[in-house]
Amino acid sequence: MKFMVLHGPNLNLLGTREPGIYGNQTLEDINDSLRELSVELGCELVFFQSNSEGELIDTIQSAAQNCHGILINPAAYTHTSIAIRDALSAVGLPSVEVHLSNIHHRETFRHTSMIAPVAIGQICGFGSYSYLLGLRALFNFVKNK
Ligand code: CA2
Repeated sequence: MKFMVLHGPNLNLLGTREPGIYGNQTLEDINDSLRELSVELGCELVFFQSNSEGELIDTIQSAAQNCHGILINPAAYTHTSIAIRDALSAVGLPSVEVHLSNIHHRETFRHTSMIAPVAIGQICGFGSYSYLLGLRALFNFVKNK
């Protein structure tokens, strides 16, 4: 089983700014802990981060060729991107939306997700552990499909 892990805009800055909201871990630390979990689960991961909506969409489309699911933190595009939602819907792969922060505890504009209606589910508020919970949930969903 192979999963695409997608990180949206500004997540490349993790660990360098705003540790109070997003923690001290870098994106590479998060990817490393996902790699570790993938060994335990026995699945393969492909990682991609972009600050560009178009690149994220191209990568979602390419996942249809060789992946069984998508783990995605769309970052700020969560709240705005009908295009990313349409891409996820079009490829038809199961996806799990994850967030470091609890978006429902924050500004009202973060309470709405364009992505959640086309994802299996959303996990937020557990810091980097949201990604690990998300991968477990995605793996379990695909395994039992
Ligand atoms: O909590 C999350 O994971 C978010 O997806 C993070 C996004 C935010 O727009 C979403 O509402 C919730 C922001 C990512 C920005 O990451 C930064 C990391 C370090 C420093 C500054 C920004």
